[in-house]
Amino acid sequence: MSAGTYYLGVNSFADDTPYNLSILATPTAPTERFNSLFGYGLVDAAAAVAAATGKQLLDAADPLTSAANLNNIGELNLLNVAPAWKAGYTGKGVVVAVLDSGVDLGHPDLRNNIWRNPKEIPGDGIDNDGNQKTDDVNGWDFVDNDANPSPNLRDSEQNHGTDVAGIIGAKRNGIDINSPNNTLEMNGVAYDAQIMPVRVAGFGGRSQPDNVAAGIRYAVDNGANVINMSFGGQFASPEEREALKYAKEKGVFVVMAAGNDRDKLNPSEPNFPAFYAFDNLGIAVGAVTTPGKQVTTFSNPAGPIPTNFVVAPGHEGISTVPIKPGKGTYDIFSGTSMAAPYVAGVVALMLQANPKLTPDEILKILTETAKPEGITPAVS
Ligand SMILES: [Ca+2]
Ligand SMILES: [Ca+2]
Ligand SMILES: [Ca+2]
Ligand SMILES: [Ca+2]
Repeated sequence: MSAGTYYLGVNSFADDTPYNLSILATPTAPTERFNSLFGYGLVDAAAAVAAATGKQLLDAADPLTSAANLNNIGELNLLNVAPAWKAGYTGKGVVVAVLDSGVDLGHPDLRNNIWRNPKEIPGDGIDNDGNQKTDDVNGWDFVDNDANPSPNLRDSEQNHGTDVAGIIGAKRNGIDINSPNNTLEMNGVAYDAQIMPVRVAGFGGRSQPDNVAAGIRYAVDNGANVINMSFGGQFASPEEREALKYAKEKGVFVVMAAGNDRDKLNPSEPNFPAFYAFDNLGIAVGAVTTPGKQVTTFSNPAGPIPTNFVVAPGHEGISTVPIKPGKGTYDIFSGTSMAAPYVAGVVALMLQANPKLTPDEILKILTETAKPEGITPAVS
């Protein structure tokens, strides 16, 4: 049987002889390349983009140097993005929805990459495009049910969505991260992609399954090509799973954080919704350190059964956070929440290179081009 979730129904039919019923599920032998901790390994942006185009155009694989003036150069080089950028793939024309705690629409490193609903007139109180959302010019807030998907400063995880958005698509614009005396900037993996902010997590950082399902459907119906979901927990959600199926049917690829519970709960698999990677409904992403490629102590493992699981940088990386008006701000975070958007950014590069890729083709390329070499378990 192929990997997936199965349901068995047993009903009494006739007779009254007592008996015991046993059901046994034995995983088939893992493929040699698959590791139960880090799955297929570290995502390789250049190899993934090359596979997306079907051409060997990325042989000039020089890593970024200090001349690029990038603060997040370590993460970008770990992902091998330089050859993809050099070949002209920067996410242009690709829309990546960030289902999260909201995105700072005015951050100087993000504001020119925020998605704009072309069919909606702002502030006229009319749902011009008839999508049941009034004045949704930059996405939607499913927590407060309003047209402003900015973070709420009451939220305990107010930084989260803006950080995720920056990893995907902070602009290549020369904006200094520290002061006018310093020329280091941070750039997203897909620095010309558009970010569609969809707020699904509110006060306390919790995302509600019905908000998530509605957020997925909104993103799909309004032009997203990729959806990033950097959240999760222990409980399955049929609504989320149905929405993920809808995304796949409509050709939208979903990237999900594996979870940060390994050093607390010792899970054997990714959290939900990343667990649905088992059903080929997206990819689960664990976190490694930069530059050491150690699997972080918190990162949920891939599990013993081969599934769509890769790793990306998710340890003490810099990105954008909400600002005081007119002032760009950055901070450093760790988590599989940070690893997932690196992969979402790579998918944006792939889709610019080949917009016709289906979700199944993207899964195949990401897992086949990921590199297990040099990844080590963290010693905690
Ligand atoms: Ca509308
Ligand atoms: Ca309107
Ligand atoms: Ca709002
Ligand atoms: Ca920048």
